[in-house]
Amino acid sequence: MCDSYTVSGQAVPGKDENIPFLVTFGKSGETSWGDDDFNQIFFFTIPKDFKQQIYIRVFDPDCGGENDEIQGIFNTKTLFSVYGGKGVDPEKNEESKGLLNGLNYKTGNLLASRVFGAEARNDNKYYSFGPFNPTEGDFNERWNSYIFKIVCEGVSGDDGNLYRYFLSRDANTNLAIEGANAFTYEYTFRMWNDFKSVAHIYPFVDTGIVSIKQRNFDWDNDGNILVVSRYKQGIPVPISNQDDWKESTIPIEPPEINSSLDFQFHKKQGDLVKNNNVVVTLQKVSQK
Ligand SMILES: [Ca+2]
Ligand SMILES: [Ca+2]
Ligand SMILES: [Ca+2]
Ligand SMILES: [Ca+2]
Repeated sequence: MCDSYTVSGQAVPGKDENIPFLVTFGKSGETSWGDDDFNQIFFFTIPKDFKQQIYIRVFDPDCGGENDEIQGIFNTKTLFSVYGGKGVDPEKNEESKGLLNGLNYKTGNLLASRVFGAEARNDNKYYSFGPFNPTEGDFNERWNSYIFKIVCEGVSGDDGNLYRYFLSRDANTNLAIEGANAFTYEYTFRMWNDFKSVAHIYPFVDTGIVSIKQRNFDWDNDGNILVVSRYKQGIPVPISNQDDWKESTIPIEPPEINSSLDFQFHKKQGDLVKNNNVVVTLQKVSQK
């Protein structure tokens, strides 16, 4: 079983996903605000033949000022930590995925970390972790790549920290690394506050995948989630409402192998569901 999906390139959210921000709430928040576990884990892969130093850049790491979701007053502290070395590779270490609450997802060697509160100098701008040498990552033979992991945790407070990532070969600008990718097992993100924007997640269907199990949390009954592919013209999946999970299994047809499915998130028309934060997991199921 292999249950991640690849987002396009090094920007998270990916540029084709049309998702404005990732979101992680402080752990005193309520799950009905759209974050089920107050942490988020992303992985970055660096091709073995890339020899320069890398940076993991976080846009708006603070929780205050622009972009963030206030509850009462801004009083949230968010810990970002970067891991490399043995224990990071989720194909070798199930705990690293962070899918099962209670397991230790902070596996690997801690390379860098920082706590952010409400701080103007890190508001609405990038903070760069690094430099890291690619070989500080955990090597995965199948992908011929080094893997890094960044964990975001809402360690105190109750506000929503909105942020984005970019894996860069420069500390001060976003310069892509050819062949590098980002992926996660559980994606917690914010929808745009309008009716017309459609968000997308594109899981790639490898040979041997027979179905995809989707789970969504706290969608607030906000319109439709549709699956579009070479074979499917918009299959609706069961949607969650408030503070609950809905799941279903989507069978894969032969024409869909070696292509990406397009999970589309269409907001309902009429009354705007504001600041809709949602969690999505997509688990690829292989033939035994
Ligand atoms: Ca901010
Ligand atoms: Ca607060
Ligand atoms: Ca923020
Ligand atoms: Ca929500």
